[in-house]
Amino acid sequence: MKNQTIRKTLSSLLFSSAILLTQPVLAKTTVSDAWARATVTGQNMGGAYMTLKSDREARLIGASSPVSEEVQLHTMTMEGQQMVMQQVRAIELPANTTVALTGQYHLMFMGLKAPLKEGTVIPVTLKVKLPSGYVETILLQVPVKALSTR
Ligand SMILES: [Cu+2]
Repeated sequence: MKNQTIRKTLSSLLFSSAILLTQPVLAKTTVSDAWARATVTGQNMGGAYMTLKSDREARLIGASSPVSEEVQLHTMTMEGQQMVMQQVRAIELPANTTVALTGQYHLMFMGLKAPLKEGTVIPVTLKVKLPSGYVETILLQVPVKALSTR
């Protein structure tokens, strides 16, 4: 009888700590169709593309990867006849809304340490900030696809 009570207490303790541990993870941003474009020797910039969806209002505030010195969040705009890329500080992720980082918005590897080779997979870390201040870190394994892929 005594033994049983202890076991019950233990299991409820474990249960509540498990909930505490997993709570931040409940803020969930899903990443799909991530890929990076292969680069040629001498090219020091490269693009990565993906689709993001957060289950609550959030903002993508940064990205990093060991393949380059920096990973910037970019937006593309037309200035006259010219396509101009600009760095943005954050990309808004409205709740339950699919946000495409597939063109106008994209990730840009700046200062590539080596060419991105088709068929390889590169790690990319995303940082997503919630209004509460909590920063979700998402580690992606991003496949590198041919230069001609659209
Ligand atoms: Cu860019």
